[in-house]
Amino acid sequence: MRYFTNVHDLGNLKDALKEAFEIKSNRFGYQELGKNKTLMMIFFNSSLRTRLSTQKAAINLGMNVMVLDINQGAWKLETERGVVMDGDKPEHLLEAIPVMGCYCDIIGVRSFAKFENKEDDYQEKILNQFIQYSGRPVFSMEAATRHPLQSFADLITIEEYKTKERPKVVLTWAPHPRPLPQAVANSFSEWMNATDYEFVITHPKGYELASEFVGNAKVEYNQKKAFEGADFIYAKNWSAYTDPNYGKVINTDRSWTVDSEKMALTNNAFFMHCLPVRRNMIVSDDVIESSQSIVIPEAANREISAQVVLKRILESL
Ligand code: AN0
Ligand code: CP
Repeated sequence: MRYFTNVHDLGNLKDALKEAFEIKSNRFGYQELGKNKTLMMIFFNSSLRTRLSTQKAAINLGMNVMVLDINQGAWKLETERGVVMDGDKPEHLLEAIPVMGCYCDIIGVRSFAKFENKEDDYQEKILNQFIQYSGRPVFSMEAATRHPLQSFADLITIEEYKTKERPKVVLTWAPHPRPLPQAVANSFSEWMNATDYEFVITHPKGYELASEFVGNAKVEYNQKKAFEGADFIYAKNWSAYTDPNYGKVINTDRSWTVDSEKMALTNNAFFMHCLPVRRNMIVSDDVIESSQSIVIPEAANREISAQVVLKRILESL
C-alpha cells in the first residue's frame, strides 16, 4: 500500500481487521521493519490524538519521526498557482512539498477543508498535491473530506464491543458553536457502508451529507426514532454541505445533544465520538462518563489503525 486516503485503499476489511488485532496483541513484533526509516507528519491544523497515536505507532515499528506544524514555526505557504506572492506567504507549497519529501520515507498530512471553495475541498486539492509532488507514499491524517485513520479505529472498536453479528449503528449530528468539517461524518459513513452493519444517519434538515458518502445508509430526520434499538451511537457535528450554506452553521438546536433520556431509547447502546468533544453541546456529562461510553478505548485504537497503515506502507517501500 502506497497511499491511504479512504476505505478502498485498505482492500479487504476483514483482512485489515485481522491484521489490526494481530498488531494489538504484538505491537513490537515489527521493530526491524521501520529501522532507519523516517516518518514526517505535517500538520496544517491542530491535533492531540492523531499526532500522538501516529507517532507512537511509528515508534512501535522502529521508525524515526519528524513533526512539522506548518502554522507554527514553518514559513506560511501559498497554495494557489499563479498568485503574485507579494503578501504574507514567503514560500509556495509546490517547492515545500518536494523539499519535505527529500528528508523522509513516508509522509502523513493533516489538512482540513478550508470552506473557501467547495470544489477545492472535495477534490482534496492539498492532499493530492502531496501525492503528486512529494515523491513519497502519503497517508491522510484527516484531509478535507475524510478521516480514514479515525474511521478504521472506529471500526476496530465496534468489532471489539459488538454483541451481535449485525449491530445497528447510528451516526447522529449534534450541535456545535463553530463550523466543523464533514470529514469525520463522511468517512465514518463510507466505512460503515463497507460493512454489513445496519447503518442509520440522523441530522436536522439542511445537514445532508454528499450522496457519495450517504450511499445506502438510511437517513432518518427524527433523532429519537433513529435511536430506537441502536447498539452504537456515534455522535459528531458537521457544518452544512449543501449549497448555498456550504461550511456554515445553520442550526445550533440543543435538543439534538445526546443525553441519558435519548440513550434510554437505544438497546443499551455504546456511545462513541472521535474527540475532541464539547460537553453539553454534543453530549451530556452523564452519557460521556457512563459505563457505556467507549470514547477512550476508541481513541486508544488510533494507535492500532495507524500502525496497520504504516506497516503496510513500510512493506511496500
Ligand atoms: C475536527 C473535525 O471536526 O474535523 C477534528 C476531529 C478529529 N474537530 C474540531 O476541529 C473540533
Ligand atoms: N480524533 C482526532 O483525530 O483527534 P485530534 O484532532 O486530536 O487528532
